[in-house]
Amino acid sequence: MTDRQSQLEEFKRLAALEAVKHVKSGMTVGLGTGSTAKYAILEIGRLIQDGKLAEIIGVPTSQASEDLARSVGINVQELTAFGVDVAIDGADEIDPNLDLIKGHGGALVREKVVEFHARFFVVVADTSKLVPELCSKVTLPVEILAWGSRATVNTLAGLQNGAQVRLRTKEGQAVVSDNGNLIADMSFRFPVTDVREMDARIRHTPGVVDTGFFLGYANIAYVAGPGGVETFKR
Ligand code: A5P
Repeated sequence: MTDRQSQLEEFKRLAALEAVKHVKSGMTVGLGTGSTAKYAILEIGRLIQDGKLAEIIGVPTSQASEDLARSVGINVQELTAFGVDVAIDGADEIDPNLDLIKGHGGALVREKVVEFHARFFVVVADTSKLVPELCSKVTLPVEILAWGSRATVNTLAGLQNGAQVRLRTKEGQAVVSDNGNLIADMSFRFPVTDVREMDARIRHTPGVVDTGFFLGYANIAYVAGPGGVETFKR
């Protein structure tokens, strides 16, 4: 690992440690997915092992997070009607209103369901995720049904002149989500000036399960960089 990579890992870890301070004994906790959320899961596990947290129930947003949570001794269950007290998750872009793009780890649909039902949603990230407006740095992940996916991709590409939509692949194989669907990554040629309108248009396209826009979900973000951990509140 280069010095820059290990510094980035440290930023992710510091942001996650700050977020875990919101977790108290007896809570049901939404466990995010990705390289930053991972540190929150590890820290919750450590606090349980040390006897500093008790009666925690984790609600994982992916199979990978479920496996990690179990490996560090967190009891897990599927989301229930109770929702979760707090959810901790990473993001791919964070704008000044704490609107987010998520899903580069492919877990956007379960993340959205869990975080919608969170009484408090904490975002953890390093400063590279901060953007003045959404869709400025990364593609927008959209989960779509595999059936008819060529037609869905074609329709999505028509939502903005010059938009490009690519089905996500890994090592030459289509990426299949935990829900058995495909992930389409959208890039826009022109700035998306009204993300709510674009989100609605994408979600109204038949075959779309959901988008990686998380608009109005986050309550607080801990963002770590060379200057320490900064707190952003909605
Ligand atoms: C997973 O599907 C994503 O939403 C992640 O939370 C997001 O991609 C951030 O991941 P990193 O913390 O690995 O950058």
